Amino acid sequence: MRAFVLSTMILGTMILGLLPGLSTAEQPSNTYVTRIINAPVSIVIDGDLSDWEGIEVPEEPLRHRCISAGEKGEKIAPSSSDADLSASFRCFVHKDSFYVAVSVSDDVLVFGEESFGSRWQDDSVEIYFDGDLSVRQWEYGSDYSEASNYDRNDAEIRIAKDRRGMVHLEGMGLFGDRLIMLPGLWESLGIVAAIRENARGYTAELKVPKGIFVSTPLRLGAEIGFNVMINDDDDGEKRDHKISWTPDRYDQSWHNTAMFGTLIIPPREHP
Ligand SMILES: [Ca+2]
Ligand SMILES: [Ca+2]
Ligand SMILES: [Ca+2]
Ligand SMILES: [Ca+2]
Repeated sequence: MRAFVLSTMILGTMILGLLPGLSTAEQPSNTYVTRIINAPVSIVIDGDLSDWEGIEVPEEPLRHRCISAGEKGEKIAPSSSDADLSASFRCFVHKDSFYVAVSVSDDVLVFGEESFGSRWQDDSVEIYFDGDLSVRQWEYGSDYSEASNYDRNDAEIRIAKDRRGMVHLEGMGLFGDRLIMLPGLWESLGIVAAIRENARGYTAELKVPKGIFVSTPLRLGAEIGFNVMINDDDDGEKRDHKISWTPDRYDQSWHNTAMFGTLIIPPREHP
């Protein structure tokens, strides 16, 4: 029995070494310094970012292209230009909520082709949280879905539209021992989001009750795991391009927090 366990561990370690994008050296060093705003804010989650004027947080570009994704390493073609696909995000904490704004340049908008669970094949925004910044050891399993290191305060929130133009949330979370996606779950937890199209692409807004994924409260000095990714479909059917804030070149954030960056709230108040 002990020999079996040991050989399984060795095999797991060997496979871990072979999996792309997981070595310590490749872990992202991305950090975003945000802030807690105590003054009243009047952000309406409608996709219009004009209400973010005067919110003094940095605008952070998504610099990394994904080159492959999924179990079989499906190739993802690079976007041809910034007009084809580029994006930036901003975020801040206010009282009980965490706000994220994303601006996307995308030359052709394709929303509403896919059904729940598959909207990563359409134009869509993904926001990732690791509530306590602990990267759980990768657990090797024969089932790919088990090869996840999400724990209970980790989540993927995907913002997408249905064919009627309604915004829906989907994305992975850990329930029991399974990484699954449930329709309406994020909405039922009080998460709200909106998308607004414009001449260059679209903008998205997300509001998350800040206690949901954050076992370390979002207060001064807090650090949590975070990532932002954008899917781009320009000609229908399959996704064409994907970009990421962190160098998650193999598109693994949906099940692996090792590729998340870090969101920092400095220990001192903003001057
Ligand atoms: Ca707004
Ligand atoms: Ca595009
Ligand atoms: Ca597109
Ligand atoms: Ca396509």
